[in-house]
Amino acid sequence: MQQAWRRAAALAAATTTPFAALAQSAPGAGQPVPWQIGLQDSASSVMDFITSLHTGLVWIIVLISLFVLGLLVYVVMRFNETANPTPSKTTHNTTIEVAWTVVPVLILLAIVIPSFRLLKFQEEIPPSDVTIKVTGKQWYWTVEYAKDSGGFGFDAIMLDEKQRGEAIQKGAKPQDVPRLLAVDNEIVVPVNKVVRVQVTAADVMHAFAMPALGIKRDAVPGRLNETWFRATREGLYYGQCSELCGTNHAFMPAAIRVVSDQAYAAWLEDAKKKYASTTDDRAVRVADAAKQ
Ligand SMILES: [Cu+2]
Repeated sequence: MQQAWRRAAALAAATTTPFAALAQSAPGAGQPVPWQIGLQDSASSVMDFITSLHTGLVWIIVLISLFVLGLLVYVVMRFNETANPTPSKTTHNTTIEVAWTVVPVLILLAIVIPSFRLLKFQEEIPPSDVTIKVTGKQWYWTVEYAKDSGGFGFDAIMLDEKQRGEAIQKGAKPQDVPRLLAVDNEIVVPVNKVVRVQVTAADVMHAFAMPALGIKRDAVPGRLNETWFRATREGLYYGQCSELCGTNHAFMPAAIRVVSDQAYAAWLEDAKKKYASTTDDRAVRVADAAKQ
């Protein structure tokens, strides 16, 4: 079914110019794109599952809506005063009453089974290869790689317009530093490896979300929540804080770059040096972030 939709979308994209441009930027963009109505393209095993459940549910909704619409049209046509001048006095029909109780129960059962399977898949974290901890702060994320995953940490702060302008001047394409999404330090993880993400907050409640990877977890002060993902393709994925946390809630995105094992090993070596030598200018950075 999904393939049929893709084919229809590709056909629509090929026939109209604005949509053709969209089709080029859409697949796996890792961020919202203009005119997008569906979910972001999946880039993880969890998101594959979420996407298929979502598509299945949409079809069930469509069929139920069409069925109810059909019944309404039938009633209006068949039982209006002209077509049916002497109405029936029927008050009970056991068969129909049993059917309209049992059929919805069966539909709900058909929904609940994959739904609980997905919940189990999301909640049971497989043995992980990389463990990172993200701490929500007003208004940026602090990222720490666990001791056995490198043992360093950094802050990820959104690039403001001036910083984006500078990056573009240095040769970055505008789509490489998307407005309100690009950050100074990206989280880098290897492809096809299980990444355990621990989520907490240091001041108020935030929520760490990364739509293409199918993760969203509340970041609650004093509580350590966990989630996981296994990215299935390389790329750069963006997410935003998803819990209204204060005036700059809209300005604390996060970026996860998924790379090959070799690229990850190389980045890890660099990162250990880079982030170990970073002087602790956190107070300055917090003040800067608050000013934006
Ligand atoms: Cu927040």
